[in-house]
Parts: sequence; structure tokens; C-alpha cells
Amino acid sequence: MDEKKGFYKVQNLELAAEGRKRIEWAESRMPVLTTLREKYRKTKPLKGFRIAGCLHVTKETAVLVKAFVEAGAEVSWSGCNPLSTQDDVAAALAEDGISIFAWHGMNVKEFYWCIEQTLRLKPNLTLDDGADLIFTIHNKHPELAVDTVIGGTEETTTGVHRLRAMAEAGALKYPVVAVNDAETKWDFDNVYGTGQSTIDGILRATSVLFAGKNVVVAGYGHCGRGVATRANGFGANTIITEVKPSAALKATLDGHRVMSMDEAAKIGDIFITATGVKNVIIARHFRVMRDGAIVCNAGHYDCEVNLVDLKRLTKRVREIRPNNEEYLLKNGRTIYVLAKGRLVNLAAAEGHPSEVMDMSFANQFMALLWLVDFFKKGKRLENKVYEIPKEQDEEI
Ligand code: 3DD
Repeated sequence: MDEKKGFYKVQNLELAAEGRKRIEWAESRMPVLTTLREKYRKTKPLKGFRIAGCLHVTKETAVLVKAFVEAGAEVSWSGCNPLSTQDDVAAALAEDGISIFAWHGMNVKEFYWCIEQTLRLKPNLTLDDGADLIFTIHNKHPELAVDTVIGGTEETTTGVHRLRAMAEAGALKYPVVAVNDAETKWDFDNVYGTGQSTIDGILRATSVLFAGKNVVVAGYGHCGRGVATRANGFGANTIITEVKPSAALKATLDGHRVMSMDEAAKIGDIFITATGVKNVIIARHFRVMRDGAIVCNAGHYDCEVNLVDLKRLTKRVREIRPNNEEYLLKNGRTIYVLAKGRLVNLAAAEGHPSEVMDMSFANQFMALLWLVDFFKKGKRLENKVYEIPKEQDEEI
């Protein structure tokens, strides 16, 4: 590990050169964000503002972080998942003077330690993917939420759900923009991004044939729909499980088979959860799974595949390939779990392609400008979850 107390902690600074090339590659495919960066390079509207970010440290996120710095902001960053940090990118950012605390394969204690380090900046803006930063501020540093932070943004569906619940309970202490709900985010990132990057993660961890396989996708929201569509493209027989009748009907009309997980568990070859809820695949499902079944998760949290249940049924676990653990069950059958049940697209691959993250992150950039603009005009926003202004979606 390379560490400069209070400034950065990354896996290995020697990876910086590699990381820089990967960031250049992403930059060349992110025209919207780079246009915004050029547009604000001179006026520096974020000068005097301090952004704490908690979002997957990938080559695309590095382009966003650098755009904030070019726009005048001070930035301190942590990853929002223990397995999603690209260590070479983190090294490049640290070497370029960005305060970053992130490495691949951290434990939960280290995960929250990294978030705490970013708060040394005393941020007045926060950027979240899953709301762990906002929750840490509200629970551990309420004075920061009340006296310092003027607003924040939230990247993902799960995080927006958490924050809406908080706002409804009157517990939200500063305004947050639901970046996830921008059409130029969810209708591209969640559908096309998750669709492609989830398959990418599975292929890198297994290199299995998709054609002809029974691919079970749990959840037919934007993400699940994207994954099922791409699996179909590979020639898979797609099966959807859904609790929401309208979503189940949509899946049926899109040509997928729809059934309960109890039935799908018996015939599935590859299982992908994308529901945002916990315990989607549990003991009774593992018990009836085929020998050699592959199980993974595309949702933000690792709560959808119940590994505690699986371990109870298991004789022996070993890593058979990177991000691929072989569970030999007491019933003699074998199940493969990818990326320890964490989001397989970022843990076993590189997350969504740059082209879709370009639009998601352009929304992040403009949402923070929108918050700063209100602040500079002396206006007070309410402590609630705001939608992205329609004009912003259109401009992007
Ligand atoms: N997410 C997926 N791919 C990503 C990438 N390449 N860089 C940063 C974050 C990335 C997570 C997003 O899809 C986020 O919008 C979400 O979780 O919804």
C-alpha cells in the first residue's frame, strides 16, 4: 500500500502510468463531460467549493474528478464498493495530487475508514453512489450536514430510494439531486451500461458460452431489462423472476419466460440478481440448483445472493479463477459464485462503457453546478430529493 497521511491511500503508486493510459482511453470516449470541462476551465465556477465523493474509482470516474478540479473545486474521493476500485486509476489520481482513499479488495472497516478520510476536507458538496457518504455524514458528523454541506448528488437507484425514505422521515439535513433519475442517466447507464458490463463481468470471470444457456435474471427494472436483452443477444434462453406484475408482464411481452425463483432455480445455468432487495437467492434455491450453476449479482449491494445460506450447505470453497469461487455443496453438486456476490460488472470487469458514463457524469457535473448556482444567489433549497431540471437532460 502507498499512503500519504490525510492525502491518499492507494494499493500501489507504481501502477500510475498504466492508470493514466486507461484514463486517457476513457477521456477519448467521453465527449459530453470533456466539453463541459473545457467550457468551465476558465470561469472555474466551483472555485472555493470542496467536493467529497464516494463513487466507484474507475477510469471514467477519474475523468469526472479531473473535470471538477479543472472547474476549480477541491476534491477528496473514496470508492463506494470494496471490490470496484481500479488500482491503477487510483494510483494515477494520487500521483496527480488528488486526495483519494481507495483500493481493490478492502474490508468493510477499511471501506468506512476511507469515507472518514474524505471528510477531513470539510466538504460543502457531496457526491454519492449508494448514499453511504451521506449516511456517514448524517450519523457521525451531523454538524457537517447542518453547518457546512450546501447540497449533494446521488448516482444510483438504491441510493435515491434510501434518500427519499430519509427525506420522508424528515431526517435529510441538506438538499440532494437524484442524478439517477435523469433520463440521460437511467435510460442509458442502467439499461445499456448494466446490460453490457454485467455480461462483461460474467465473461471475464468464467468465459462460459451464453448461447443456449438458461440465464435467469431476477428483477425486470431498467438494469434487469438491459441484462436480459443482452443475454438474449448472445443466444441465451432468458428467464425473468419478478414480484411486480406489470414488470413481469413487460418481460413476457419482451419475449422472456417468467417464473418464480423456486422454479427457475431448478433449471437455471447462470443466475443474475438485479432487484435492489435482499435474499433473492437463498438456501432452498441453492439446494435445487444444477451442478455447475453460476450465480452473481448486478445490484448495488451484496445482499441479493445470500452467501450465509450457501456456506451452510457447503463442504469446501476455493477460488477457481479470479472473481470466481467454487462452492462444493454437501449434496455433491457445485455452484460458482462470482465477485463474492458483489456487483459483478465493476468487481469482475470495468463497469459500464465510457460512452454511457459520459452522460451519467455530465449529469453529476451539472447537478453540482446547479446546487452551487442556487447557493451563490443566496437561495435556500429545501432538505429534500430534487429531480434533475428537464432542460439539463435536454442539453446533455
Ligand atoms: N457504475 C457502473 N459503471 C461505472 C463506471 N465505469 N464508472 C463509475 C461508476 C460506474 C455505477 C453506475 O452505474 C451508477 O450509475 C449506478 O450504480 O447506478
